[in-house]
Amino acid sequence: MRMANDKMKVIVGLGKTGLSCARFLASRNEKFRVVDTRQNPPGLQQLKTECPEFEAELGPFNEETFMNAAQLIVSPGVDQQMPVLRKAIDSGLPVTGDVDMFAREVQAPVIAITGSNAKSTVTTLVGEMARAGGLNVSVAGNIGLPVLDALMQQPASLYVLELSSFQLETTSDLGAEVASVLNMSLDHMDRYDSMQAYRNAKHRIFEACRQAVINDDDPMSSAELPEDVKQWHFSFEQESAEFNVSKGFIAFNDSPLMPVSALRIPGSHNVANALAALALGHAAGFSMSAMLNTLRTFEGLPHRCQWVADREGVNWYNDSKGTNVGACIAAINGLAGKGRIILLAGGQGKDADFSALNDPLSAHSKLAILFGEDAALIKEAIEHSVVTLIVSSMEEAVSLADEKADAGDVVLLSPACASFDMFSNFEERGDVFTQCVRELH
Ligand code: UMA
Ligand code: ADP
Repeated sequence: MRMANDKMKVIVGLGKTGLSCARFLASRNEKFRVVDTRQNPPGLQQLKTECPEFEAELGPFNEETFMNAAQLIVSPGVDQQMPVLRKAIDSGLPVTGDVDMFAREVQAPVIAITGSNAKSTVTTLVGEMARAGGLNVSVAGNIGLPVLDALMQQPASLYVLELSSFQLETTSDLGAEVASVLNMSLDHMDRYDSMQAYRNAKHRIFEACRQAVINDDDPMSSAELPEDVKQWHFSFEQESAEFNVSKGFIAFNDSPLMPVSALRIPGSHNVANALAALALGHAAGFSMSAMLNTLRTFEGLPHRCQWVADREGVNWYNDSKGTNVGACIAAINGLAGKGRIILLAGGQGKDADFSALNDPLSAHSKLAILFGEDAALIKEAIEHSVVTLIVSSMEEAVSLADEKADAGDVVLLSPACASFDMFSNFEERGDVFTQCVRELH
């Protein structure tokens, strides 16, 4: 039996985050234990090499380990509502996460970005803008590099962080220089009881922030903030916001900055992303000319409305990162100006409500080709708005789209679902799609 003075911090989950937390604690000579429900979690070999002195418990979570912990450091992918965890947390055990630990240590300013969609695009853009302005910037968080790993690298003069609702659940008083909830639409309803619970998690990003960037087109983005928090507003639809679109130009305080047509990233949703990045960069004091130069050259990230091919007048786009209904709607509406859309969608629906696809589909699409675990569910929700066909593979989806498309149409892979039923991740799904398009005769 362990004694009280044996109490250690317990890292829950040994993926990228858990490994970074272990490295961080080891660098401070703190003892810790790691637990993971998998027998061979992804970070185990690396941890054995880097910090051989640690205890690990693999397999089903053990209540006693949690109850005897000094603190729980919970990975974002681990749901705090799991009964065994909930019991420990409800008993008063302190809980934290990697972003919380980062926030307590970081000395440089932080730009913190969340939202249901567009996080990676805007985070990357802001990072590129900072670099173009000569800043020593580190881009980290949900986008891939765990924040504590970023902190332990060469010190940066600015951190641009993409944060998920899962990471924000364990974060208090982040204290960002600038924070934003870019947009909100239903996602992760397999983890949250309600939209309100999901929104509450996202809005923790504003805690103790000095400035906030608000999307005036999305009421769920705005927050009640203390008066001394400076607010910057952007809007694609309303000219009253400081960063807006006016007469075909991206504008700031009524002054045109650059023509919308000079943006390389496709679709109207990406104009909103450009406005958000400008507002965030401006709040953080970036050079306007460096930001505009970045907007003129940034081509977007792979798998986000990425143009793949023009085959006999049919344009093919890979939006495999469109993993929820809101993203799929943005992609359909965003590309609608380019032609009638044949949508390729499906996968794991995460308990989403697909009926929200009806309006954009009836306005802009000619066919929906569905695949994956929730194909029948999606069909049921949308079939009165658009012709729907179910297929069993990406190859079949691409070849059917090719058969049905006419010159001037757009074929858009924007699945509105997670990929894990058919692929290892959204990147593989997008790569398979692209490969299938390239192999069409
Ligand atoms: N685990 C358990 N029990 C559980 C669940 C998970 O033991 O019930 C273990 C797994 O066995 C695994 C470990 O926890 O060993 C995985 O931890 P994790 O799921 O928190 O993933 P990490 O590897 O730490 O990656 C996380 C983010 N993953 C999630 O939030 C699911 C990564 O975002 C992020 O890039 C990384 O931290 C660095 O910050 C990915 C993601 O899918 C891209 N994010 C979601 C999204 O964008 O929608 C939120
Ligand atoms: P995230 O990191 O939040 O998933 P990404 O930048 O990777 O965001 O984009 C994911 C998907 O979100 C894109 O593939 C696109 O379908 C959709 N999207 C991009 N910009 C917007 C926007 N401004 N509003 C809604 N959806 C968007």
